[in-house]
Amino acid sequence: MSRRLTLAAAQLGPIQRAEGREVAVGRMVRLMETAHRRGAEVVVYPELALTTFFPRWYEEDLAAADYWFESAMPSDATAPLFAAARKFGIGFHLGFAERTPEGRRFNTAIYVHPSGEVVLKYRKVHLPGHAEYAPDRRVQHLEKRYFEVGDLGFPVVRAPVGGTEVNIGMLICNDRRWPEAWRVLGLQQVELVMLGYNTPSLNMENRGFEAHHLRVFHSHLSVQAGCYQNACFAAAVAKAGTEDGHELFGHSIIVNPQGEIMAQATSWHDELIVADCDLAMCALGRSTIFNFSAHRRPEAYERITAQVGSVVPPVWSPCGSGRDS
Ligand code: ING
Repeated sequence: MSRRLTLAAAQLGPIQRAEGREVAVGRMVRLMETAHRRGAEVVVYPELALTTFFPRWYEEDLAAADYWFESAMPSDATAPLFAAARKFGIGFHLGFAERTPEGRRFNTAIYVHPSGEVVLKYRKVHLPGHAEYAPDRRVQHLEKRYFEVGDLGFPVVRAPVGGTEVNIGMLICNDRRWPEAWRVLGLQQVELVMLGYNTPSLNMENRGFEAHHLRVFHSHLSVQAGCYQNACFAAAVAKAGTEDGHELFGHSIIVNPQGEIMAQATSWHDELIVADCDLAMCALGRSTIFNFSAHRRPEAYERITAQVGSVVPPVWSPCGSGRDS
């Protein structure tokens, strides 16, 4: 029996440092209204969707950075989004900076049922960038300063999404570049990965040259490979455009379990893309080429969890040279 889901990716244009949450929430409500008109049953918003990408700004005093964090979800500022979800019967994914009652800080994403109940929470595991001010960088990327490494693993849950039940999981931005993250979701039979990102369109490090078009290529390559190799759908949703002079690329996409891009944003502004997903497509990959129980060999993968960094390999030398071959 085919299970179909009309999925929307709601790309956001830039949010300037001086703009309050109500600006972003208002734009997200308008995107949800459009999603409703287009028959979408679930909407995926970007990473850190309520504020500018603040890890580009250095704050000596972390308490001064608390302005960027949510200590309640929903709050007065985000309540309109929860109200719209109830009104339209649409579930949504939201990325935001979370500050727990104990004062811990995470780069977080939640999936919210139309009722307003939080169905799933994920905290970003792969934090790129650095923790201290880096004078050599054109732009700072201080996620290691502002966030702890996520402590919830990579959870998957089967939940009511739209008119059916879906195995949902989440990744956040840099996570998409790490195949291990996708595989942990795949090993829990994930069917839909909801993923927001804020990715600079230019390489912010002064080391080495990376052609600009490769920034988008690497993002799409990571998501398409993740979907193909784990037989799942994904919505990879950008916050895009120029924030206080700093450019983030858009090119949000919805990808199917064959790794095909079903829909792609073509602007760097607020833009909704929608795709009709036949979740039965997940079964093909999972029962053939990526039938994990038939084909995986964990006994050969020990390095993947035993090592953090890579090691120098042994050096080969010709037979009879008296050295190890
Ligand atoms: N942003 C970027 C990302 O992984 C980055 C950081 C860009 C790392 C390009 C490496 C190369 O898309 C976030 N927020 O993780």
